Amino acid sequence: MISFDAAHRAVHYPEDRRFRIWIRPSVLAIFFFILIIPAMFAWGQVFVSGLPHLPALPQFNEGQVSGPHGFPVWVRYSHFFNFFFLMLLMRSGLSILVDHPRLYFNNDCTPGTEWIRFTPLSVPTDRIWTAKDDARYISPIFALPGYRHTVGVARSWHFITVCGFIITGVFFVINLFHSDQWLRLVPTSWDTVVEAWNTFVYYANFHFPPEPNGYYGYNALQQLAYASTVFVMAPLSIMTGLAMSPALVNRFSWYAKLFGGRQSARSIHFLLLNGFLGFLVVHVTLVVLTGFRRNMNHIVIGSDDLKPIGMILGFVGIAVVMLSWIAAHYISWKHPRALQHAQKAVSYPLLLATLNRFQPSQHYRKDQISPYFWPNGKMPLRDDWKKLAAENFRDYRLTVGGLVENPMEFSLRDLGALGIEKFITMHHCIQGWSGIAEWGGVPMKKLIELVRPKDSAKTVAFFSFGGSLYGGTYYDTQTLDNVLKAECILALEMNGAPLTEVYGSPLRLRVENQLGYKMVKWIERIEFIESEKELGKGEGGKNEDDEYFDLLPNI
Ligand SMILES: Nc1nc2c(c(=O)[nH]1)N[C@H]1C(S)=C(S)[C@@H](COP(=O)(O)O)O[C@H]1N2
Ligand SMILES: [Mo]
Repeated sequence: MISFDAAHRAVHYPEDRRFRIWIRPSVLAIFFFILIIPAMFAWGQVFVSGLPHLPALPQFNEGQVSGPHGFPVWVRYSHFFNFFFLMLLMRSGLSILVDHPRLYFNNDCTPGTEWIRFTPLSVPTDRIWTAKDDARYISPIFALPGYRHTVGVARSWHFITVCGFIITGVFFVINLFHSDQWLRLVPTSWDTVVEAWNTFVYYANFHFPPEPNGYYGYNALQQLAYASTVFVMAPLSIMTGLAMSPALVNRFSWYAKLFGGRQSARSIHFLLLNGFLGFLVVHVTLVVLTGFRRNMNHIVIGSDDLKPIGMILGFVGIAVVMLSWIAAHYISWKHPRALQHAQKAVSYPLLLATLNRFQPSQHYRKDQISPYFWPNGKMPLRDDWKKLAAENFRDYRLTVGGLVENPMEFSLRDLGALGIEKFITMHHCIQGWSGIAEWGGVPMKKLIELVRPKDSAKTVAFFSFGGSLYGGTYYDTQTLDNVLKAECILALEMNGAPLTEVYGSPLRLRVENQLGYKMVKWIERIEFIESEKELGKGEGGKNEDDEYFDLLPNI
């Protein structure tokens, strides 16, 4: 148990730590039928004609095999590192999941339309209920780093380990096709499908099919299961992960549509987590039941005998993996800043070279505007904002200063006179929800032309009237080139009406290639500065400072 101070305790370790899963009954029925229908066919087949015939197993011994056999050292290392990274990915994924504990197949995330939720709460309708209020606790025993609203740290782990996962996968697949080992995984004849079904019929009727020695080959069902984790589940996880990127989705929305939309991609990403978990359970069970010692020697030391050494080293490997969870837990709470910087060292250059190059340009139709739009953030408590709000922001003046040739002040009317641009885009919150809305406002580009930043101004800081989760003013920064992108606006309007208080009146930022927390609401002033390092704790924004969020969240 971490010794949080009172403020962090209230967020990370709340009173209400209940864990409940609710699944829409119709979805539950679909899952049930997907599982039960094949089993019923298998039972029927055995009832009518008995257990199917499986071809006799070829008998091998060392020295007289021609095809692929054995487990070369690269297979054994890939197997270990894959397990290592996958576990960290799954554990950090759970922390990310419960930060918005609902999954949908639509784009708007209207409460009540989720197909599964991991919270006992329905969204109250009699008061403002922000996405942050909705975040749930998860035990650090299951998740990395666990607790509640730790999405920043969890993302650091997810994005660092996904690099390891991808490198391991690429290394494995390259070696696979550089040797004859691919023949073990890739079915080369339709007979494999028939045989896989017949093998399934055995398992479904609680019989073991004749087991080949895995050193020389797999049974057909095993082959298909391995092939689909390597060639279907892993790539699909990576692809659905990318389909949650605001930079990608607001540039090429067809990409998210490949998976049925942005939220559907998130749901599939979660179902794949279940796929991996299910694979793990069945795989480990069968490894244990079909000659544990021999199987462990295969995959750990590459020999085909009954000595105990593979098993012993295997347990050491499992211990190392479990120690990595403890080490990750320790780093998460003792050195979160170092973790954040490690993630930044990997991601930032990569994003600058890839996703951040996309110019957001995806527009949606009016009829796609979300009926519900989750609110987030803390409403301003400052009296000056309340007074301005009470008078409809008549006396509001946006000051734009810092490293500019021509510091200026703007009333809302002045801003309106610069010309309002409108577009309909999808908002992506770091917590996981999305929503489509029409935004109307002044392009930052126009403002920049008026105030004329000096050459030394590389960063633009937006300061809010509002506070932040752990106290202090909410602010965030953007690089100059990102605010110059076509769809970066200071929004005065949402869905054709002036911004309401909850959604950021009088002004909020829109930067469609990034996540929601970069879009400061209730903007008080804008300042051009040299570098984000000059402000706060120097990480680029209040959430970056206090919650270890990314400086540039294109994903
Ligand atoms: N001032 C301020 N702006 C903020 C926040 C905040 O807490 N304070 N939250 C951010 C986050 S996390 C998101 S997702 C969006 C939410 O915008 P919405 O309330 O219009 O949905 O606002 C962003 N802007
Ligand atoms: Mo957010």
